[in-house]
Amino acid sequence: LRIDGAELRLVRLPLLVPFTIATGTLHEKVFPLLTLYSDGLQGHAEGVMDPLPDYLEETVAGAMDLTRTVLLPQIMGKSFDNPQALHRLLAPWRGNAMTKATVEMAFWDLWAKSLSLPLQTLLGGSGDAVNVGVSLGIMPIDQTLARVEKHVGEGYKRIKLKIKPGHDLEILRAVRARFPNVHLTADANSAYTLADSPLLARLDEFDLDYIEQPLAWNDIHDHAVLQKRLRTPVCLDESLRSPEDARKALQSDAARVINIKVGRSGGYINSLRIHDLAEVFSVPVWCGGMLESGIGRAHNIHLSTLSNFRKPGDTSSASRYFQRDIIEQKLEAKDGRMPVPPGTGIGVSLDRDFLHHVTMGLESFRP
Ligand code: OSB
Ligand code: MG
Repeated sequence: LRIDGAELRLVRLPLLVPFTIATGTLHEKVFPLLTLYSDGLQGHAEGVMDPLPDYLEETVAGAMDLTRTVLLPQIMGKSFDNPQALHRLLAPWRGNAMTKATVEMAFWDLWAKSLSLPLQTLLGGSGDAVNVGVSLGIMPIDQTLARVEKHVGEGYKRIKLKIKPGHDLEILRAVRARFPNVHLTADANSAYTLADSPLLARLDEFDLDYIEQPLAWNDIHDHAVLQKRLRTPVCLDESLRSPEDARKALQSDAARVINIKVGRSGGYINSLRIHDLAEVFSVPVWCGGMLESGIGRAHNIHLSTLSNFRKPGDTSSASRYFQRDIIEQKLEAKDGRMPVPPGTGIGVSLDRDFLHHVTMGLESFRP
């Protein structure tokens, strides 16, 4: 497969409702969108880094620069038999997992299309729909309860609430009291420290499926210490940026559940290793989200069809996030199940007319 062209865009999509997590509020989704070309075929992927380094260190500006000045020149005009060949070339670059993942993911889409196969088949997945839940940003209790009621009614299989110090016990108590049987989880996005162990232990009474990333974004050790003090399983998100991170977390019992995000993990090859390693430890995984457009969502859905994705993912209906998506297909869940877009590759195509209106910059690359 020879890479004979690429398009790198900066896209801005307004969010229907602002999304607040412990580190701040997102009003719009700004992201790099990459298309790789080969022999008339197109492979697409989007970067999941934020404009500011508040979730992890990568930024949109840094990703755009590394992609245009290093990664695309490195692969342009070259041939790769499979994703592993491309992965090997990019692996020596330190960090920048989300930026490298974007290039690798676009290549996987292209490769799957060249083989006339759905991406899920090449990843080792199967099935035509996946279980999904919703992730609710931080908002007042009454609004949270109304949202939970709506989404439980729609059939979503799990409700995840964002928490932070001062917005934790009360909101979880209120939701648990009203919805005694719902699968409930909490995501702290690194807002606590081990000094908060007594408070975090009080969350045990709410029967959470797990608590996601309570401690520092770059920590594994303290999460293992915390797990000994909790009945609630600890789930890691931010801390797992590679298969080696996952191995350390699994062997030290710092993660009884793992959130896999392809971008954060540095691509599919790394994500598959994390998936398999977790399975060996009998640890279930689920597919996280980063408020992606339809391109990133389609990727997430294909990955979620692998066997150890045993808990509902975050890829809920696109209509919850955007007035209009940049793909031609609609990615909508029904009864808590998100259909796998049929067809080859990721199974979705760009709505280029609309994309034109939300593109803030476009760069083309030729060998
Ligand atoms: O921690 O999982 C997270 C969104 C932005 C940054 C981090 C996270 C999230 C979400 C939203 O939880 C998941 C989604 O609905 O796409
Ligand atoms: Mg998270």
